[in-house]
Amino acid sequence: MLAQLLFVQILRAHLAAARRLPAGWLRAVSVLVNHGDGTFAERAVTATGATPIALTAAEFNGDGYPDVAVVESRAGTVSVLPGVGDGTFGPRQSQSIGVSPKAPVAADFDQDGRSDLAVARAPRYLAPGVIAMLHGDGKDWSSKPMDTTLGTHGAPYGLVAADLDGDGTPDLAVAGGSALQAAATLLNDGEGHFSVSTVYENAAGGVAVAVGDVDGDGVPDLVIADHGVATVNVILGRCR
Ligand SMILES: [Ca+2]
Ligand SMILES: [Ca+2]
Ligand SMILES: [Ca+2]
Repeated sequence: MLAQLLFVQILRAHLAAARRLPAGWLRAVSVLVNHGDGTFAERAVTATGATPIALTAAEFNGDGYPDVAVVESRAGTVSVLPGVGDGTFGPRQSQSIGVSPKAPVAADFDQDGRSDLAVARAPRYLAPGVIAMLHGDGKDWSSKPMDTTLGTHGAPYGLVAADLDGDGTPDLAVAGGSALQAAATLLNDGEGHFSVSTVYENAAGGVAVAVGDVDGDGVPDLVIADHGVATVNVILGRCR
């Protein structure tokens, strides 16, 4: 439903062909409203922090309108833009999340009925990657992020949420994390605290991850795009 209502494109992608950068173009998202026939109209451009590179849409504040969370790479922040129902947003709330955030995922990780955010980030060269979890109470995003260290050096890239162990709470799978790490799974204790469960290694390392029931056994599986080579890995979830 969110995908039908909103197609949000980061203006940064437009800059590939631009010789001179218009002021503010690295600090904005645009919303393209679906006409219902496969065409889109640009509806609104909204300011963000410096260098927005990834986003996710979810209902964060409970008003019934889809909201958007944007990670801002240069600023080291995540901003939540509350949707007002017409393709525009109310004032954004920004929270420092740490150096080099990359991939945001929304789910109710702590099971309080409100959507939270998990963000994969790479603190610094040769340092372990981190998954930062931000508790959302619907309005306030000022709580300190809870970090889970991935345990190996390197950059995590893609991030997805799914109930990987069947206990009813959303877990995480992250692509990358080191040169030899295709992906890792992190299990949720039900209160939004994560621990690394399984690490899947290969020579290329992973750059993106998707989750779905590939073999139809009712257990979520992982599909991982390898880094720098034209291959994907399918990791079948074990029957429970
Ligand atoms: Ca909302
Ligand atoms: Ca929550
Ligand atoms: Ca779970």
